[in-house]
Amino acid sequence: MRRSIVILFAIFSAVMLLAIACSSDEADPNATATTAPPNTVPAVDRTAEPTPAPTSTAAPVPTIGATEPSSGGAVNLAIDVNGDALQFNLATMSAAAGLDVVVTFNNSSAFNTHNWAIVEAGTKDAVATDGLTAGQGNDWLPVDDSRVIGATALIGPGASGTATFTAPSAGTYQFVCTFPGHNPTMFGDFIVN
Ligand SMILES: [Cu+2]
Repeated sequence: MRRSIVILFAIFSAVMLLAIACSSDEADPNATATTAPPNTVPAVDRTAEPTPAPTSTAAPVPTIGATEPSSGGAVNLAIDVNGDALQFNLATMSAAAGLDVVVTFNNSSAFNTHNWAIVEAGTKDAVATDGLTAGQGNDWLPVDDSRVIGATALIGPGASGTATFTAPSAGTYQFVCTFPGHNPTMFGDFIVN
C-alpha cells in the first residue's frame, strides 16, 4: 500500500512537471505581442506625391502678323483683351514696313474700358503719363504727339474699334493701352519687318 502511494505520488509529480513544462512551452500571447514589431504607421513618401501645377496668371503670348496685305491693300490685324485682366491677348504683333495696317481691337472685357496705341519703342509709359494730362476727352492720349503712330479711341466693354496707320520703318515698336493705370501690364511689342 505504501509502495503504491509512493508510485502515485511519483506519477502525480511527473504529471505536474510535465504540465509546468508544457505550459512554459506554450506560445504566450503576451510574449508574441511584445516580440511583434511596433505598430508603426507606414511612412508616407511625400516626394512621390505630385506637385500641384503652379497657378499662373500669365497671359498667353501668341503672335499675329502679316507681311502681305489682306485685302484692299491693307493688313488687317485683330487683338482682344485677356478677359477682365489688364492685359492684351497678344504679346507681339507685326507687319511689314510701309503697309497700311488696320488693327481691330475687340474689347471683350465685361467691365473695363481700353484703347490701343502703337508708339515708339520705350515710350509707352511716358505716352500714357502724358495721356493723363490730355484727359479722357482725348482718349487718354497726347494730341498730335509724334511718338504715337496710330491709336484707337476709347473702347468700352464689349465694344470694338479700329486704328489705321502706315507701318513705319523696320524696327520694334510698342503697343499699349493708355487708360489710366493700365500701361504697366497692358502692352506688347509691335515688330515692323
Ligand atoms: Cu486698358
